[in-house]
Amino acid sequence: MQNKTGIFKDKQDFVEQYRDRCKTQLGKEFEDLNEHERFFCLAKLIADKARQTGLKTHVKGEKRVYYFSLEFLLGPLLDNYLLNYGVRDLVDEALKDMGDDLETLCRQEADPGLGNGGLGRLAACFLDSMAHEGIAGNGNGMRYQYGLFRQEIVGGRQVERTDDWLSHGYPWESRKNESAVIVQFGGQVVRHEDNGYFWFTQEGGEFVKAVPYDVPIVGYGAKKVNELRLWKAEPSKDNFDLDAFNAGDYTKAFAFRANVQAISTILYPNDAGEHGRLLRLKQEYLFVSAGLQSILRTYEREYGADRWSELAEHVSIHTNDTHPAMCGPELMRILVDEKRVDFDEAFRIARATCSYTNHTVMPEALEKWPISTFRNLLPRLYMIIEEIDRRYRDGFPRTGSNWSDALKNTAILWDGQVRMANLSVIFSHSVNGVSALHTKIIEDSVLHDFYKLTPEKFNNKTNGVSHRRFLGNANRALSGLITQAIGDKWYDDAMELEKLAAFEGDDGFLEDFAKAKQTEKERLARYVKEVTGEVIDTSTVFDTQVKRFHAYKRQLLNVFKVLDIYNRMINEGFEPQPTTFVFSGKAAQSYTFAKEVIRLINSVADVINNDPRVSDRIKVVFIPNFAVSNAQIIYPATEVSEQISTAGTEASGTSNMKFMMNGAITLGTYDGSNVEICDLVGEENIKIFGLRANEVEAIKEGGRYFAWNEYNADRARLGRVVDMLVDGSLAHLSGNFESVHDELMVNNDQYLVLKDFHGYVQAWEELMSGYDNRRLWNRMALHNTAKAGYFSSDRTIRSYAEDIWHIGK
Ligand code: 4GP
Repeated sequence: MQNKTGIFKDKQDFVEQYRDRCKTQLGKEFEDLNEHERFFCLAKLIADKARQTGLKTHVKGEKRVYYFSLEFLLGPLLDNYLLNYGVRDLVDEALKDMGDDLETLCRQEADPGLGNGGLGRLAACFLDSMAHEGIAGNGNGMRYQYGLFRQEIVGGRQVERTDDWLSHGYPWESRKNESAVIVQFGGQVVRHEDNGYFWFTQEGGEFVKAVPYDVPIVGYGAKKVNELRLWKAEPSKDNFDLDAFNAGDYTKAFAFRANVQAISTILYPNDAGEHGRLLRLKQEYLFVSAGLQSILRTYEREYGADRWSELAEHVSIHTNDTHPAMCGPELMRILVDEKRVDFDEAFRIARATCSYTNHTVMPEALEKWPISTFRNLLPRLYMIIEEIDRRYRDGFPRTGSNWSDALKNTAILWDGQVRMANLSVIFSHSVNGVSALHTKIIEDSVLHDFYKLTPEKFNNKTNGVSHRRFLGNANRALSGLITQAIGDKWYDDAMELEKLAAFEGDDGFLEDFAKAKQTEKERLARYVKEVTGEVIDTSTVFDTQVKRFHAYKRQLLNVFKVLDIYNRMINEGFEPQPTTFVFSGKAAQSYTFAKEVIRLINSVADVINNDPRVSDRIKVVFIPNFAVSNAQIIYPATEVSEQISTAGTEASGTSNMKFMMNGAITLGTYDGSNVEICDLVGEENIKIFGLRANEVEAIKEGGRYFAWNEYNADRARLGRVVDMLVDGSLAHLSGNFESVHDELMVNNDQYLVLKDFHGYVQAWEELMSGYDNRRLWNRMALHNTAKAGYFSSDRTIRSYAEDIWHIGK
C-alpha cells in the first residue's frame, strides 16, 4: 500500500511539513538538530496526523471495546506508523534526499518497557489489529514512570538498571488534564437511604488524581485510529500538608505526595511471588477505577444518564488476565452508588459487559489478596464482592457428590483471601484461553469446576501476532521479496501469504529467500558485535531461544543440549552442524533460579567460545536486554526456533509465531500453540519431541518420576552434563551452579529437563542433519512463512469481536 492514505501528497509536501515542524517544535532549522531531535520532530508530526485521523475515523454510536491491561509492550512506533500510513518508502527517500536516514532516526526511539513479556506484547498486537479491523478498540493501562528494568550482563550475571524511558520525553503521548479523575483508597463506608433505595459512599481515606496520557494507535491503511489511555497517579492539591511545610517539616509536607507518585512508578515483574504487594493492588485499582470512570462519562455523554441497562450493547470491557479483575465490582460500585442502578441489575450489566482471558496455568501467577488488606484499601468494593460471593454460595447447586469441593474451588472468598481468578470468572460472560491446548487445560483442570457449571462461558482464542510489525517492519529483506512475488495485499490480509506456497518448487525464489535470510543474519551479527563485542559466523545455523526466563520454559534444557554437544565434540570427535546458539531474555529480579540460568548460559559461552577445539564450529551468545526493538532484529535472522517448554505449561507462546513467519523451523514440544503450528505446517515442516501434556500429567500424578533414575541411566552423557554444574568445569567466570543442580537432583526436576533430554538432543541432530540440503531446508522455511497467515492477530481479533464482544462486521 503506497501512500494511499494521503497524509503527504508527495516527497516535497513531506519535506515542507517536516521542516516546518522542526521550526515550530524546537525553534531550529532541520540542519541544526541532532539525531534525537530530528526523530522527535518526525514522531510529533506523525502523532499529530494520527490524532487528526482519529477524529475523522471516530464513528458516533458504534460499539466500543476497552482492553484493560496492566501491561502494553508497544515497541517503537515510528516505523510501524509510517508503514501503516503507507508512507514508509516516501519518507525514507525524502530523508535520504535531505541527507538523513530513516533507520538512524528510528533507532532514536525509546522502547517503552511497559510489560514483562507475552501478555503485554499480545495486548499491543491486539491494539494494532483492532485498529486495522476498524474496531473502535481502545487500550486502558498504566503509565509507569520506569518500565521493566534494563538488563545488563556483568561478569555473566544479570544486573538490573532503571529503565528511564521518559527521560527524553515521549512524542506520542498527550496529557489530558481535563480528563483527570479522582480515585479513592481507604476510608469508611457510609450508608445512605432515599425512599427505600440504599447506596454507599466512602468517606475519608486517600484521594489520588489519575491523569490520562493518550497514545494514538494507527491501524494499517489508517481506516481507524484508536487510543491507548495510560494513567499516571498524581497527588491532588489536598494532599499537601501546608502547615507542616510552613513549620519547616518538608518530609512530612511531601510524604503523601511521594506515596501517591509511587503508584505509577514501576511495573512489577510477574514471576516469583511479586504479586501480593500492596502497591500492586493500588495500581490495579487505580487503572480500573480511572478507566471505568472515564468510560462511563463518555457513555453518559453519548447515550444519556438513564440507559445503563443497555451498556453491554455499546461497550465491552475486556480484562487481560486477572490484573484488571476489579472491573466487574468497580463497575457495579459506580452504577449502584453513583448512578442509582439496582444491585441485581448492576450485576447483570457488569457480567454482560466484562470478559476475561487467562494467560497462564502457573499456580503462583494466580493472584490472591488477603481479605484484611483488600478490605482496608477498598472497603466499598469489598462489600460488593462479599455480597456477590454470599449470593453465589446461596445459589450454588447442591447436587452431585462433591458439590462442596466445587463450591470451595469456585467461591471468590476462601481461606482469608480474595481470589482474583474466581472473581474474574464470576463477573464475566466469557472466559477464554489462548491456544487450543491451553483452553482444554483450563476447562479440564485449572477452572474445571467453573467449566462444569457454565460450559457456555468458555471458549478458545488462539493468540496471534502483528505480522505487519514482526514481518513487515522487522524483516525488510524478506518482506520486500514477498511483495515482489505476491503483491502487497498480505499486509492487509495475512492469509495472502499462502500464495507463497506456489513458489515452493521454484529454485530461483528459494535462493532469493535464502539470500534474504542471509541479509538478516548479517544484520543480527552486526548488532551482536555492537552490544556484546562477540563476532558470530553468519555461515553457521542461527538457533535461537528468546523469551522471559522461567523454569518451565526450560532454557536449561537448551543449555544441556549445548553442553552435551560440546562434550561429545571433545571426547568423541563429534562433528555437529556448525551452529550459533543465541539466547536472550530477562529474569524477574527476585527469581533466583532464573537468574542463575542466565549466569549459566554466560559461563557456558565463556567456556565454549574460548575453547579453540570447538569454537570454529559452535558458539553461544547471550544478547542483553531483550525488548521489542532487538527482538525485531533477532526473529528475522533465526533459522531454528526453540520452543521447548514442558508440555502443558506454556499457555500459547507467541515468539513461536514470530519466528515461523520469518521462516524459522520450530524445534519444540507439543505445547501451547506449537500444536497448532504443527497442524498447519505438517509434521515434516516442524520438529516435535518429548513428552505430551497427558504423559507429563500421568508421570507427575503417579509419582513415578525420579531425576536420579534418568541420571543413572546415562551417566556418560546426561550424568556428565549434570556433574558439570558443580564440578568446576563451568566455574571459571563466576563459580559453580549448586542451586541449579539442587533444583534438578534434590527438588526432583519439576519441569522434566532430564526426562526430555535425549529426545531433544536427538531431535536437534535430526533437524540439523537436513540443513545441508539447502533446497529442502529453504523450502521448509518458505512453507512456514506461507502458512503463518493464520497467526496474525487480525484473525484472533476478528474472533474476539465476533464471539466475545459481539461486534457485527
Ligand atoms: C504469557 C504466556 O506465558 C504465553 O504462553 C502466552 O503466549 C502469552 O501470555 C500471551 O497469551 N503469559 C504472561 C504472563 O506473559 O504474564 O502471565
